[in-house]
Amino acid sequence: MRSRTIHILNGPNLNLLGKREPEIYGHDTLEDVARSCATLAMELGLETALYQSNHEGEIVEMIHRAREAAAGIIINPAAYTHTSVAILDALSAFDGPVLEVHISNVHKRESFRHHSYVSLRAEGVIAGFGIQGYELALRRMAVLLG
Ligand code: CA2
Repeated sequence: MRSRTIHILNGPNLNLLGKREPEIYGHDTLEDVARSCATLAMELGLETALYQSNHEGEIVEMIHRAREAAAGIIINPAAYTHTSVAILDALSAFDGPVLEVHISNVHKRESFRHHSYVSLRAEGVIAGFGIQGYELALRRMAVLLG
C-alpha cells in the first residue's frame, strides 16, 4: 500500500520558533506544530513526520529520503526559500505533491522575501496564517492525495 505519511520539512532558524521574535512568528514552538499536525493528520487518515535543519545539504537529503518514505511534502524552507536552487532541484525529483508554507506574510515584508525558488515546484503556497498554515496545508494535502 502507498504511504500516507506527509513529511513536514523546516529550514534554518525555525528551531527558534516560539522562543524569539514572537511579534513576527508567534508564541507556538515547532513541537506545538508537530503535535497539532499529528492530531489533525489522524482525522484526515494521514500520518506526519516533522523535521528541521539549519543546513541546506541536510534539507536536500531530507527531500531525497521523502522520495522513498512520503506521499507528500509540506515545506517551510525559511531563508532558503529565497536562495536555494538546490532545494528546488531536490523537490523537482520528488513525485508527490509539494506545498509551501510561510508563517509570516512574506509579501508584506522586505522585497528579497517576495521571490521563492520553491514556488516553481509547489502545488500551492500559504503565507501569513501563522502556524495555522501548516494545518491548512495538511487539509489541502488530504484533498490532493484523495
Ligand atoms: O515566514 C516564514 O515562515 C519564513 O519562511 C520564515 C523565515 C524567513 O527567512 C522567510 O522569509 C519567511 C525565517 C525563519 C526564522 O524563524 C525564526 C523563528 C523565531 C525566531 C527567530 C527566527
